[in-house]
Amino acid sequence: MGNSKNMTDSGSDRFEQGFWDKIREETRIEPKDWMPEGYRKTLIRQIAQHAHSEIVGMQPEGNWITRAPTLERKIGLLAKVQDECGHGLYLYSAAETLGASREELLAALHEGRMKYSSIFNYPTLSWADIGAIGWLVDGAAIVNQISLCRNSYGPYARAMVRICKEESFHQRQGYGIMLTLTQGTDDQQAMAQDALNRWWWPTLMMFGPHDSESSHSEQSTAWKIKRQSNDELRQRFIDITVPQADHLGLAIPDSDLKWNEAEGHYESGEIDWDEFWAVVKGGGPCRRQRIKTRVDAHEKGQWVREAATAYAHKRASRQEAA
Ligand code: FAQ
Repeated sequence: MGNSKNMTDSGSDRFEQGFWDKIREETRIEPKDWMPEGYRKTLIRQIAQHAHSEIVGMQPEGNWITRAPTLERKIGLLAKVQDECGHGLYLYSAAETLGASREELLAALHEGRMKYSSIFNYPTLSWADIGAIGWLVDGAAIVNQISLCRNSYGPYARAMVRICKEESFHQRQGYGIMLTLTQGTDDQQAMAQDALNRWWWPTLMMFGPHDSESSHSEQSTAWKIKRQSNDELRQRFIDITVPQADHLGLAIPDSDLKWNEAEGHYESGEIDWDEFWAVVKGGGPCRRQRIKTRVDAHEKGQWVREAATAYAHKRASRQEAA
């Protein structure tokens, strides 16, 4: 933080001690509080990656708004995609409280200097994919974000509470689509199974690398940015989701999946980590298209941002004059 610059060593130690006291006592760190530079940078990285995921995540579903099978499904999907845009806004605002401007974060996304979730580099090939995204991708997002509601940075934790409430509607909407398809014709059931086959493994990858391979986990856990590990959350998601697949009459595409009575958990097969790292590093099937669509939308929206800024200035000067 800027306020640490002119401090003597002992002053700096005192601030650092105060920071760790708050972490220990579970008192939230707020924007005006002193914080270590690494804590601030880690939060900006994680929050921005999350914000970018929300706005890039609008694309795979946005593709299906005009093709949704009924008016009711169109309305539901439109509302979901709008919510994702809203989640991006809450998160960019949370990152702004750490001194990162929205413009610089978006430029980093557009220039490939910042990541977004690997999951959004996969294509949506059928209507069932929209069900699978709501059920699995939002389901995974909720498991991760419920944990983040207890993270140590106030603005991020509060944004997570609101986002989780909205994500639970999304998850139910997705599950509802899957339920309708699995109760339908043979073709509809096959479409639902095909979507599960394609989205299961990429969804498990959303939780990040194994704990042993996770470069940021140890420090982020000490700072209480992370409250549960990548593997713990992935396991939780599997345990919640397998019975939901059973209820739908769908088969999880993992021949190693089995219930371990003694552990009280499902055992599962190994993720294809080569695929994960290839997608994280920019090799996903839709990456180029996602970034191009995002940059085009940003450029086309320039006049809207300029008009909104001009209007805000005009209103502010009218208020000053009054
Ligand atoms: N994709 O050391 P770790 C949604 C990177 S929800 C891409 O374990 P960390 C809602 C990681 O950044 C999806 N990159 O990292 C929605 C790091 O790279 P770096 C978004 C990944 O941060 C639903 C490196 O690997 N949710 O969008 C991925 O401690 C439906 C080493 O990994 C969030 O972002 C990945 N899957 O733990 C929207 C949640 N995994 O920076 C539309 C907040 C890892 O060193 C439709 N984020 N990497 O170059 C987090 O909880 C954490 O950042 C993790 C990763 C758990 C994702």
